[in-house]
Amino acid sequence: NIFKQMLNYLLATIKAMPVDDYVGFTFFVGTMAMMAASVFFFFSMSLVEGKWKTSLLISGLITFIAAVHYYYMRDYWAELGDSPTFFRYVDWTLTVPLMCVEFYLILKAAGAKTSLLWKLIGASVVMLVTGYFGEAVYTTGSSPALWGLVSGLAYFYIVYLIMAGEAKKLADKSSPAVQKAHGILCKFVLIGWGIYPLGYMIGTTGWYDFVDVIGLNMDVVYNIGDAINKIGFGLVIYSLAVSKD
Ligand SMILES: *C/C=C(C)/C=C/C=C(C)/C=C/C1=C(C)CCCC1(C)C
Repeated sequence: NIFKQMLNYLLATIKAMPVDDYVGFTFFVGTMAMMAASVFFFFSMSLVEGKWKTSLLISGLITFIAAVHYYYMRDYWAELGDSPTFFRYVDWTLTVPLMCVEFYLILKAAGAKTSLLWKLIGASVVMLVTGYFGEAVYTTGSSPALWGLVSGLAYFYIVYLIMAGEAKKLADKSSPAVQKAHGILCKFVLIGWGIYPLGYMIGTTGWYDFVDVIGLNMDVVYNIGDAINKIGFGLVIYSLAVSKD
């Protein structure tokens, strides 16, 4: 299908780039893209109705926090030629909860409670802390696979909450525009966030090492995931905010 074709094209383009360090290049492009997206989201705040301003502010904060981390990660990679795992996880621990806030904000009009927000944030923190353990702390034997599994369970709990549980029920009671935005955000979480476990499988050792045959660097996979998800999420919020709803 079209997405597969686009992804293949993107990967081929990255690999064929006339730079000797294509990983470093994706950190550089990532920094620029996140910066540009932040400017766009911050400026858009003045164009939308009051009730959407906070959502756009959060969109801008997500890409802005990422831009700052990318700036440092680009440096780290350039200096040491090593994965900036710590910066990466600090970035995610700040931005993923903010993405949960986006769900909460668009469902607030339908009666979303802060308890739902805390469930989403709690699950994302479990997902990220256990992922960090497997990637940076307990890195030998079957530990990465085990921590990755726990992380995956927390991830599927998030998917459950938004696609079938509490958040989905609230979305069903929402306006058509919010329903549509919620549906697209769900797809980002299901498909877009699904890119990260692939990076994890490439970067750690375990029974899943066959994933390595793609021949991609773990950081490139994470960088592609971040660009799609952080900027994509913001654009969904933006189009909801400018829709007549
Ligand atoms: C902007 C950053 C985002 C949206 C990061 C999302 C990260 C994940 C969904 C990570 C998930 C992981 C698993 C589901 C299992 C393996 C370990 C992780 C942390 C890579």
